[in-house]
Amino acid sequence: MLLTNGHIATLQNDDSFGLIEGGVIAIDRAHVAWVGSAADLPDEYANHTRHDLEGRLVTPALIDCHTHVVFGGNRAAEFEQRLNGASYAEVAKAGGGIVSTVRATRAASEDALLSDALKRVDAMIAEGVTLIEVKSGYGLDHDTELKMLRVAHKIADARSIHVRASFLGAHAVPAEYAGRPDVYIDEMCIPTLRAAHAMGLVDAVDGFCEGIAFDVAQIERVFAVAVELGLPVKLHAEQLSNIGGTQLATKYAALSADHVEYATDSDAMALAKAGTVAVVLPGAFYTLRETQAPPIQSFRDHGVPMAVATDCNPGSSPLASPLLTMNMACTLFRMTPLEALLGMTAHAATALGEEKRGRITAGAHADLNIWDVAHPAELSYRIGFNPLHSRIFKGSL
Ligand code: DI6
Ligand code: FE
Repeated sequence: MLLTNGHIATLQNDDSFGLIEGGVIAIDRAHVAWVGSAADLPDEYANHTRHDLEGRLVTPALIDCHTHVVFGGNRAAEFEQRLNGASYAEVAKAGGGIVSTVRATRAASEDALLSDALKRVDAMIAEGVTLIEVKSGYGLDHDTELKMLRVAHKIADARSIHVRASFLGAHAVPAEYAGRPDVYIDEMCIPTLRAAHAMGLVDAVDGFCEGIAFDVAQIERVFAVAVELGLPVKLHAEQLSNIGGTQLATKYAALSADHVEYATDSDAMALAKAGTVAVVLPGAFYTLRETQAPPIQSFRDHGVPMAVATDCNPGSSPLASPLLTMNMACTLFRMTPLEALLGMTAHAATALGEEKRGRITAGAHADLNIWDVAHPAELSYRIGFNPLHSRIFKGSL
């Protein structure tokens, strides 16, 4: 297939949108075979079926590299209680918080978890997402963690979307292990990781390194097993405080360190050296009304690739709109529209270890978006407006 008369944002490098006016993309099965100006089109593609884009903008399809879209129930009641004046402790006493999501996720059937997750995934697809990362971490027991991972993979059977699943057993300490986080890691988290890996359910290993979750030594025990199993790691690090998660992540050459509001300049240097992507999550920053923004200028100065993701979850980021997320990255974190788009394409791909996605070049996977806008900055600029015209998934419209 030949896509003709496109306004193509190739994102071939990080310095510009790489715009081509009157551009052509040749697609051979599921890959981009050639991209460039119509005048330069090689003869071998001249007879391919043509599809006229009528001057519309083409970008790589969007990638959401950090989501928790699989979970039971929701936390709207808790949201309402807090806005009516209840304190965090009162909400927790009334059974709210992350433990309520764990309870609902354990109780939900696999079918119910899938159909709930698909509602969120459909919202993402409608805005041009073709690849999502999905985490476990609301089961916190053997059976429910495996159930969540199976549901994550079933999303890719049910919809035109690619899924990468991350094991997040080290997300929180469940009630039955209260006050015994080390026992939880050794007795439940690590054996469940081994079982999930043996079933082929795990693409990467994640953890929540935070005062309210697990410390560096506890996460490191999980990472050691990931290394033994040949799985890449990533980490929720420096979201609410700095306890050394970013340094730990870089020691293990992590794919990404995520949140990173409290990362320092030396953390940024370590990220750059390790080639670890900083994933910023403005939806959580917004929902928690955080005031410390991630050190974007420091990431720029040291050349740290920055990705942007929804963090879609029922507690700290009930956000299923990638376009709003890009807008928030610009408005809340002062990222540029180019950085926001790279953050949901090329750098999100890197954060998932997917080097052949997120840019429009020969050899890349042909997952593309066609938009009814004149310039790519418009994707980050508008709020509550979806200009997606169509999506190309695995080379097909
Ligand atoms: N970061 C967060 O902000 C949460 N999990 C995480 O790793 C919150 C999860 C929740 O409240 O359900
Ligand atoms: Fe998260």
